[in-house]
Amino acid sequence: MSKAKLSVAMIGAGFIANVHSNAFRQVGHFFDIPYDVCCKVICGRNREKLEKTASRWGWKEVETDWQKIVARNDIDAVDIAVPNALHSAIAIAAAQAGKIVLCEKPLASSVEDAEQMAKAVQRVPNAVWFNYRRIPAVVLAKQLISEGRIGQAFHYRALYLNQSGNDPSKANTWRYQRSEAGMGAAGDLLSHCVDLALYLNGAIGELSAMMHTFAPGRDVDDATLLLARFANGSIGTFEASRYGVGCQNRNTFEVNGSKGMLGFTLDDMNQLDFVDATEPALLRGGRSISVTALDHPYGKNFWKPGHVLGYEHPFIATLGDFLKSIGQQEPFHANFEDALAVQRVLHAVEQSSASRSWVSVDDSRS
Ligand code: SOE
Repeated sequence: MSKAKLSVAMIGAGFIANVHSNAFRQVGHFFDIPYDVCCKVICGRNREKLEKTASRWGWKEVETDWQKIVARNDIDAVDIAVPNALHSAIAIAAAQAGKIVLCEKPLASSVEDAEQMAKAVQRVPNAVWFNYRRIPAVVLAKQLISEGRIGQAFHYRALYLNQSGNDPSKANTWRYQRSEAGMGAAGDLLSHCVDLALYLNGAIGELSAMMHTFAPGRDVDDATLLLARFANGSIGTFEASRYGVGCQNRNTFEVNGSKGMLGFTLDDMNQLDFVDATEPALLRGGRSISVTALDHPYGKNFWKPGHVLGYEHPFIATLGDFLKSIGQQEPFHANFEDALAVQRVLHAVEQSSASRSWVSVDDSRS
């Protein structure tokens, strides 16, 4: 049966636009989606770099003005992979033009923009690339938590460490400028930790945060640490830093509950650590589950048991689930509302750090 054509525009041509381009090229091989995806046009500031990216990833056209793209009738979906401060204008214009809208995390550079964006996209299919939700080991953790396998949650702890801040060549890139990024490690890294925490352990009620900058004169945080009280009664610790020297891209979480423990690290992304505290003492101890079996999440989409996945696969799964949800007219998560919830936590982090006090996340509405 012939499938509807989905003509996609990519706004952005940097690292993450390459990762998204790969997902658009691969998704139909791994997911039964209701579309033939056409990588129609890629948009960026530097035409020479655009031409190279377009030919590498199979984009048919290049464009340097995103407003022209949003106005085109032959574009069905707009994917936003540009610096955070540009997300809101593009997403709102694309939604008003009736496009399907996908956007990188964090949703925006401020909670005010995020609220406008979530309102604007209410009538169009929308998604945010919180890719780590779709790592099979993370989805399995969600299933085990939902089944009560670790019981009542006591502790949720998360780390996201890289060492990019210690690299002088990065100092003048957009992620380190408040005007382009809104925040530093909090927006870039902590946003992932918060999204996973809200997905796995539910809402955060209040928090106490410290945003710290190591580089003299820098106007964004290099590291953000916080304590949190979750609505479910558990307590949390979060640490996001670009000065985690020795760590390339270490995104981890651990949950300690009344019946057991779950642990994950992106350094070993196909494994999930699980301790069943209800097992007889003779047998009690951790196991590391290889989350690559056919019955595991996405086990039937990708390769055979033991044939491990990589960084790109959760992006393919995010897109596959999103496009399927459109075809089935089902809700998709993470969407702009989910990303707004993350932005509200980040806003509370900024308020708490500035006032050196505990802040309720609900009160952080703009
Ligand atoms: C840089 O820190 C970065 O590319 C993040 O922006 C991405 O969200 C993360 O997946 C990898 O690291």
